[in-house]
Amino acid sequence: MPDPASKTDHALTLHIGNRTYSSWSMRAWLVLAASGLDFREEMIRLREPGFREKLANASPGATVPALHDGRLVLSETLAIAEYVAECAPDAGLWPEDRQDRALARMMAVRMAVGFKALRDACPMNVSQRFETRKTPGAVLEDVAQLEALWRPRFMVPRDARDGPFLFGRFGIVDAFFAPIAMRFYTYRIPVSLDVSAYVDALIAAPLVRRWLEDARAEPPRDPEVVGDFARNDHTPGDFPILTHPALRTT
Ligand SMILES: N[C@@H](CCC(=O)N[C@@H](CS)C(=O)NCC(=O)O)C(=O)O
Repeated sequence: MPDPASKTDHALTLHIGNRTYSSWSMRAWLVLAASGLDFREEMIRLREPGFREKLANASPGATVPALHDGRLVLSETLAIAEYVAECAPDAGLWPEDRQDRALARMMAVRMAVGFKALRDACPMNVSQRFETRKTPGAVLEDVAQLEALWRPRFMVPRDARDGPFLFGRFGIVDAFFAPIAMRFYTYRIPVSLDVSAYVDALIAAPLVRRWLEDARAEPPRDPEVVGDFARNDHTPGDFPILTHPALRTT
């Protein structure tokens, strides 16, 4: 039986939220884009009138992202990522080595369920760079845990040609951490030198850059709708991240 996802007639549709704000949409989009599979996007602009009904219609979890493949509808980014990895077995979305793959999965799960202080205090807004503020202790603890998770990957000998990501080339685990790199930039959160090259590599990854450029091209938000976002952190900005030095070499 032919694999439905291997067709090129947009069998796959990914429902996403606003690129500027929706970190989970970013993760799923990066995975799909890295898979090489053909897919179509549908955007649900969060907080706009009627968005809740649209979310409920598009997604079993009433959240974005949601992936549709025929009758299959998936919410939960990790499940989407696993499905995409199965549909594109040659894309190398998980590391080839079994133990590396187990490690990468563990890291993705930690991202899916953890680092709540950082996520709550620093909602993603890729259009902004805020003035330095005092970073709450619980956020710094999350940052330290992320660094401790990543650090051993950069202590193992590796061939420079493998790539700058956690397991060499860009994969699901890196897609999961890309919104963290966005937050480090937006909220000016300092990272240790030994993992800062990884954060830069995430910011400079070609697919991340595409997401950021598409986010910048999104139609401007209605000021009333912006005002409806509970936190000031959702104010729209000028995308200074696109002038990040790491992007100059790519
Ligand atoms: N556990 C879900 C989380 C998805 C999620 O929270 N998505 C946010 C956008 S980033 C959302 O849809 N929020 C609905 C809302 O803002 O009402 C996943 O992994 O996909």
